[in-house]
Amino acid sequence: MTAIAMQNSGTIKLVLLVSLLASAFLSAAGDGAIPPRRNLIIDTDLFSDVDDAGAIMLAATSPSVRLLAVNVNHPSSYSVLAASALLAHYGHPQTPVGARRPLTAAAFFDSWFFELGEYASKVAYRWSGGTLPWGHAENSWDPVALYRKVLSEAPDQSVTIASIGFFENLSGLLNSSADIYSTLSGPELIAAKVSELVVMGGEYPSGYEFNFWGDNSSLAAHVVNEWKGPIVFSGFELGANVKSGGPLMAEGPENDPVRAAYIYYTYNTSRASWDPLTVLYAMGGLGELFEYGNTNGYNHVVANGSNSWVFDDAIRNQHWLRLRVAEEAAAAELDRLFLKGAWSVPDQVASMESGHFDQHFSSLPPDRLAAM
Ligand SMILES: [Ca+2]
Repeated sequence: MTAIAMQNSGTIKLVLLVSLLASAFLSAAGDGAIPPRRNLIIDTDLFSDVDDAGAIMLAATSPSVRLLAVNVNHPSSYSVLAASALLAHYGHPQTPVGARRPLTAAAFFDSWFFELGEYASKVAYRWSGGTLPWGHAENSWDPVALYRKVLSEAPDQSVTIASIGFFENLSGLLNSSADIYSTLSGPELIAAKVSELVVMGGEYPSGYEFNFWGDNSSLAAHVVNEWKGPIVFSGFELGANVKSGGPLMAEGPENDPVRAAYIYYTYNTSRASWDPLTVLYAMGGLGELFEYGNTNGYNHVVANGSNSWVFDDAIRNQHWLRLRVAEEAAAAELDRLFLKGAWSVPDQVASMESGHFDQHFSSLPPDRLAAM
């Protein structure tokens, strides 16, 4: 290359750079303000599977979400305290936590496979914080009161609810009547405020899945069969073979509670991704990863908790999700977001600045580094 060519090449690069910067600036200015955050409430069991912890981290670290509340639908005090601990760690120490009553001191024991470990009590103790520090589970909100308060304060049609466990809290909301927060009944309040209910539960188009039968199947039937607004279902088949958490366990910050939870629970084995995929949809809609599996009809749950899809051309506000991408690609996206979320916490940034960052990222493959 001659000197003139090099000079021209450099000039062209400079012009390109300036025009790229200008177009980026104009694009940002033309788009106006940052898109509004989506109001989200998570209803989680956070007990017998660790994927709830991953799901909560996704929402708590997403710049596109305003996490209004977390309701816990398992009665273990440890689940309640772990929810508070996670929220505090990821920068939401004031986010209210509700819990069904009566609370118990139950700890998870894997009596199915005898291979999974307990995590909720350990996270609750080691990362104690937020509105419910260790020993203060009884200070949690009544979940129905919390739903009614948060919904009544939210703009109309602005709230997404992600249900990633059992149904006692949502059934209670449906049964609720006027109180100090709102003159509306439960169904009226839902109709006014909730834009979408996203449910991890069931199999599609039909099946028999744990979230519907594992606690109180009649309450699952109550919520699914009586909910009038839009519902999107994430079935057993959606997340069963999407195995995530491996990179978080291998490469996440040592002080990250969700990394620790996955290690306590799986002993360093990637885990099915039912709840993280459900919350990912609740946060961002169909996006690149999801599509609807049906065009019409509704889900029906019977008393034992089994479900079947009833195809009905007149019903258009219920769908079940399918992946648009390979299961490995969905897992890779979750793993990218897990790592991004874990490293977004200021404490981790501080440790990155003190040298841990270089040590950590020098071990990452280039494609993962670029993706962050
Ligand atoms: Ca769950």
